[in-house]
Amino acid sequence: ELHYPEHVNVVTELVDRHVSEGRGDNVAIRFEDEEITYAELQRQVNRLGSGLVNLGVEPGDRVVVRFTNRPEAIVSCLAAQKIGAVALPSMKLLRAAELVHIINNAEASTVVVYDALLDEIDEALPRTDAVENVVVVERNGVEHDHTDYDELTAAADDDLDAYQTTRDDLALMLYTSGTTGEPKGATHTHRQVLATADSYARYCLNPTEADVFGGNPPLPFAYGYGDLVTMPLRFGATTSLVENASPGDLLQAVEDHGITIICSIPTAYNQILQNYPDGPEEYDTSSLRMAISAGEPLTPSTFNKFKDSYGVEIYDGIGTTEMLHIFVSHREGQDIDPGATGYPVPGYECKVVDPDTGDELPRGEAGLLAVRGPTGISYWNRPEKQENALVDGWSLPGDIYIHREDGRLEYKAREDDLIISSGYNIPGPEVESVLQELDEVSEVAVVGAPDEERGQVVKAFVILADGFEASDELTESLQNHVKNTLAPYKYPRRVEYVDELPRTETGKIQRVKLRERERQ
Ligand code: 3SK
Repeated sequence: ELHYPEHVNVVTELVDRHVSEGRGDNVAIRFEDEEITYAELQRQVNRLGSGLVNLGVEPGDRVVVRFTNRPEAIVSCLAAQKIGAVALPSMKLLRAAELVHIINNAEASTVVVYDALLDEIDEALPRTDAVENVVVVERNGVEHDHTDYDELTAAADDDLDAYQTTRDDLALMLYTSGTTGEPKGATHTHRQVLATADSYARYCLNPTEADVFGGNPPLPFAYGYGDLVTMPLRFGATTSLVENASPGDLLQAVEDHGITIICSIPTAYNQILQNYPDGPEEYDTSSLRMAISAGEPLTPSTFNKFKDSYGVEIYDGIGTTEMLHIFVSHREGQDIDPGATGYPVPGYECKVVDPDTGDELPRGEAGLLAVRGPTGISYWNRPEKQENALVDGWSLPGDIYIHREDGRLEYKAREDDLIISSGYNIPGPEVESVLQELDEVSEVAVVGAPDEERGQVVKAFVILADGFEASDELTESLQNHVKNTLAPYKYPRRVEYVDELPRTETGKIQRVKLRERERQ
């Protein structure tokens, strides 16, 4: 079990401690050609924190932080937390209507925003009474009549004592992008933010000061916040930020910043493999020691191809915005079985339960995953959602898993992605994983399509890899590959070739949209 003192402020632990213990010259953030040491990060956090206090921001206030992956995003979250306020990073693609919902639901008093993303805030402001301060980081010459970040911080003090938050005070709020429904604010305390580093990162990644974490998950995505803020800073390591990273940008950052732990999602690893199959010949990726994947299940074929091309293993993990980070994964040094997500992360307990009774199922049987540990579901101001979110203290993320005899947890499908065809239960992702093995397939999503005879049939939406064309022969060969690899009833009776798949901003395939399309 993890223990924290009654009073703890996450910023004391992530920044100030490194400076006071002699690690002030370690590089905390690398962004383009810029290097920000821990001492400099502390100074920037103190100045913005003091500036926010001067504006009247109070402990407990919610501060919306709206940026691309740039250093000021980290500084803004940490400055809010250091003065006892709650950082609320917002995804950059959110439109004014969504921002209005979030600002009103959170009753956010303050917004710190990158000028390139100001438009939607300006459109949202007349539709809310909550916001008292807007601070703009002007880097693109966007004109505005709000408080200027550079002026605010230039006039503020370099010294700032961390507010004496308790371990159970809120530090972070993240609205679930979800695949459906109204966004809900998942809240996280100072203790819980630290716990993600002290459980998952410490035991699964074994980080040291020498590590450089880098990748492209957006910082407002819990996965990105953990891997690119909390985890590197907890260990006095470096985070490498890349704005709007394409696969090439990511590999360039590995070379330029010496990334040792790369974090991304399966689609991006597949794009890297397709665009740079001989990556290490085009970019120097020798600094990499491991890769992390989350957001969507990683297929064994992506794991194997990446290991062959790049010489490192991808550690898959499952996490949720509500749990804040990954709670099932393999640990560094363990024998990775790419057919499974891994073991419960130390500190977490997992069980697989019968969806109807909630009883734990015997090992080897598929059911709903239930999890509990140092982080957990706590929604802001949504009592009706909170009530059903926990069952006897266990969170149910909505995924179907098998708890194997060897202790590993094997992913089957999202609860909604199970296809029931002629009485057979067919996990869509299992079929996706097999189709993904083929060179012809760049990306694929498999859903159930309504069918009079069978109830549902398996339908695959396929994006072809460069150089391949759709044809009946190709469809037949995809179908045969599935029939020869899995139980034949799982083969996709329907195949549609598409140019893109609907995705959330965090990269999750919105299978719900594909299912809706099929129902029309
Ligand atoms: O939502 C997810 O997929 C996720 C994965 C890992 C860590 C955090 C999150 C939210």
